[in-house]
Amino acid sequence: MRANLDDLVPRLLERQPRAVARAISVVEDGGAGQRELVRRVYSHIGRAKVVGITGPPGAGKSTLVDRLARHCRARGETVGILAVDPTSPYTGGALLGDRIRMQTLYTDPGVFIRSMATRGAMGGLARASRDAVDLLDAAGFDWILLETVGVGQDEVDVVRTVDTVAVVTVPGLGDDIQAIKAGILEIADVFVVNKADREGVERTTRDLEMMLSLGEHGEWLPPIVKTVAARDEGVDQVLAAVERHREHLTASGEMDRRRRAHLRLRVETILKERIVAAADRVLGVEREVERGFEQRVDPYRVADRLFSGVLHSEEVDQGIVEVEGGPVGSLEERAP
Ligand SMILES: Nc1nc2c(ncn2[C@@H]2O[C@H](COP(=O)(O)OP(=O)(O)OP(=O)(O)O)[C@@H](O)[C@H]2O)c(=O)[nH]1
Ligand SMILES: [Mg+2]
Repeated sequence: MRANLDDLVPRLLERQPRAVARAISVVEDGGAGQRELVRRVYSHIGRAKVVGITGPPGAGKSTLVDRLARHCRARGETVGILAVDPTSPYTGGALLGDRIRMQTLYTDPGVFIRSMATRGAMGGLARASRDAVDLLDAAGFDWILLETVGVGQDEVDVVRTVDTVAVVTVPGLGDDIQAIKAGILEIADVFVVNKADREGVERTTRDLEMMLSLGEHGEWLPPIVKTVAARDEGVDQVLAAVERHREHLTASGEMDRRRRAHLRLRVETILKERIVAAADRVLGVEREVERGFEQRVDPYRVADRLFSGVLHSEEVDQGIVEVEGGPVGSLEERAP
């Protein structure tokens, strides 16, 4: 694995398309390869402008991403696109339509497009796609556009770790706005009302304005941009709004706060997964839950037992770093 990465990493940093694709597969596969790869590229990240595009199914996210990418390319900037689809069990399967639509972008070496779908655990997808953002960043793409369908907690977690979140909605989704309000709307930095060629744009815009006036926001009031992505109308305004937001982040010091919070979120996710995995190895989560159920033990005590099992396990005492599939070495050995 290490030998493979010795070869892969330099080619990834040169933005060779096949290396970029291969690297993303490595993080999708998880395990020791995933962490080792992220560890190796981490000193090269932080330059890319990372934008999350989220919203209900069919809102026009892919169409908007496609147009945004073309605008960036017209300015000579490179673009990495990740489409995260939690509903599709096959990478790329459900996004075939997107691929066809984006065909002309595919032949452009300044653009990399990849879709990521669920392989195993849902939480794994959020983590893998965030890692893939790091890879594209290290590869030197100027922009990274991350498309997710805003439906579940996992997708919210994915977009939570980008610089700017654009929430795409469409006219006539009154109830939908209510529905997505809970998770996604609070993290919106820019609102896009797409399909502005349809009836009800003004109403949707007013609803959003109303919601914004009621809700809490700091110095940044999320702008609302109307677009007809399919006809490339308003897309330059979206790009301008994203850039204004970025300037705000930098000028206010919010960028650093955000990136710290992102790191914290990622660390916590990894930590939780690792504790659960360790508890599973030491005592077996399923077994303890079963026992707790049979003996009517409360959840706190079941968790206590599992947690103390982890704390007292030899692996922890010896500082062995655990990964899915077994230990790969001690902390000392892995220090740079
Ligand atoms: N009328 C109209 N149709 C649009 C507009 N933008 C996109 N569409 C169409 O809406 C449909 C869905 O567009 P997509 O870009 O695939 O939407 P999406 O949000 O990526 O969809 P999922 O990824 O499946 O959630 C396509 O048929 C687009 O051509 C628009 O501004 N106006
Ligand atoms: Mg799409």
